Amino acid sequence: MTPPTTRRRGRGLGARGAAGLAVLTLAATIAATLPAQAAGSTLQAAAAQSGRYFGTAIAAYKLSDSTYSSIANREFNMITAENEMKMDATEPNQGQFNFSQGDQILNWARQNGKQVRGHALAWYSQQPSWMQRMEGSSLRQAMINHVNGVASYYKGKIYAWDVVNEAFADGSSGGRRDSNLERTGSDWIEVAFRTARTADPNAKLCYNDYNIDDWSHAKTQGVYRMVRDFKSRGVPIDCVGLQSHFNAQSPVPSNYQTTISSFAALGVDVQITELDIEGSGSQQADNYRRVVQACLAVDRCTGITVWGVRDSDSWRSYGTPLLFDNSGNKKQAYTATLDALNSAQPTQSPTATPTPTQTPTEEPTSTPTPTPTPTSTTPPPPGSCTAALTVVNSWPGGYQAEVKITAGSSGLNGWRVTLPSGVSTNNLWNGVVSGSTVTNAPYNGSVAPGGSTTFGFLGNSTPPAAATLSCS
Ligand code: 9MR
Repeated sequence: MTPPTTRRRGRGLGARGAAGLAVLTLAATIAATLPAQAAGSTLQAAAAQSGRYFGTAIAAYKLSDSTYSSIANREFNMITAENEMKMDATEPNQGQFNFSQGDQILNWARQNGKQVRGHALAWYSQQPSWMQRMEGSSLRQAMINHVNGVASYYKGKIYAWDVVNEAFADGSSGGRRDSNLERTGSDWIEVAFRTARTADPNAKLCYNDYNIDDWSHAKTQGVYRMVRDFKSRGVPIDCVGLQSHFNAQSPVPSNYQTTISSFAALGVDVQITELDIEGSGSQQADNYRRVVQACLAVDRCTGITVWGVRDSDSWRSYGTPLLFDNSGNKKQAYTATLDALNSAQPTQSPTATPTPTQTPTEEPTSTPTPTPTPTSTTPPPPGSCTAALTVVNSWPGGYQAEVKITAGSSGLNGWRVTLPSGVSTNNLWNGVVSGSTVTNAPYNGSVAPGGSTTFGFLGNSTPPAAATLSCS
């Protein structure tokens, strides 16, 4: 791609027309030696080249430490309050809100031209003790009041809220975590999102969790199904936060980019919200590089936040998981991160770049869009339908496939597709599977003549070749 600087130089000389050959030659030499893109010398500058932000978690009581605050100010343009906007901090007594510490962070961020991620409106943990004792409809109402109280107070000042944090269970269930909030009814999450949208229509609303980085994990799939369901029913969700706390037991997964791109394909932004990677030296640096590269490879991965400034600031400082050492020196992981950010192609549209001082004024991006009526420019195929399988993602030991069903000239009122032999799945969406037969879901059986619909599934083995399947 032609660098903008080169283009500007070229245009200026060309307009003069009468410039001498020597000048033109000099200009050509300068253009040829200019780097494709000037390298950003800080994390925020490097990330901004592709329209992304680079953030950190901040603890209010550390802002008076000048080493801490000067690194934070220099390197980061998105700030998360590490604890100060949580439920226990902001509503210590029922109905009595306290924003003093949250405001300290918000004001520091805004005075220094930074944006803020809000963390977190509703969570099973770090509830004030009065809330921990509640159950049932009074807890439901208290949760709604809390979300409304905090999101309304910060209205217009928050780039994105972690509306609900860590609501899914670890392990193989793929289901929700038990908590007093969950026991109020599993619709508590969507109620929290709807409440937040009403309170602050311009903040992006995220679901945030840990251990949802590996695409093959049941927990990741559970969150994926919830987001897909929310999008299909118009529940206001704009983003998924992958906390991305990595160590030897929970390494950067080989399918991390698949996870990011799969969430993004649902029509939400993906933000890496609490990145830290235990380790040291080149091994740690390689892992940071992989995370940054995976984010940069997906347009809707809009930014990365690390969970603290120096190793000594980390909630798990023993694992030295951050980008600066205890004295504030840049680590190898810092350089790897900076270099990876600087090698990004400018893929994001400029409007995706968060302007530090801007108060969000745009309409929410997540107004539910109606499912488009299938249209086709090619004539309907003969017979009742055709079905084409494509593999959209694969990783060692698994794959994600999509099957597109196209109706013939009579249209469809219900469809049935046979999967290729050897393909089986117990994780399928937009259809109902029984053995190797997939039939329509209640909402996508009706397809206009020449129109199409799709279903998708996960398989655990080598992906099949792209194929035309039997469809009736
Ligand atoms: O870093 C936070 C630490 O200071 C708190 O003691 C802890 C209490 O739960 O929360 C830490 O932050 C967590 C974040 O809010 C949610 N994801 C996991 C983070 C690390 O534990």
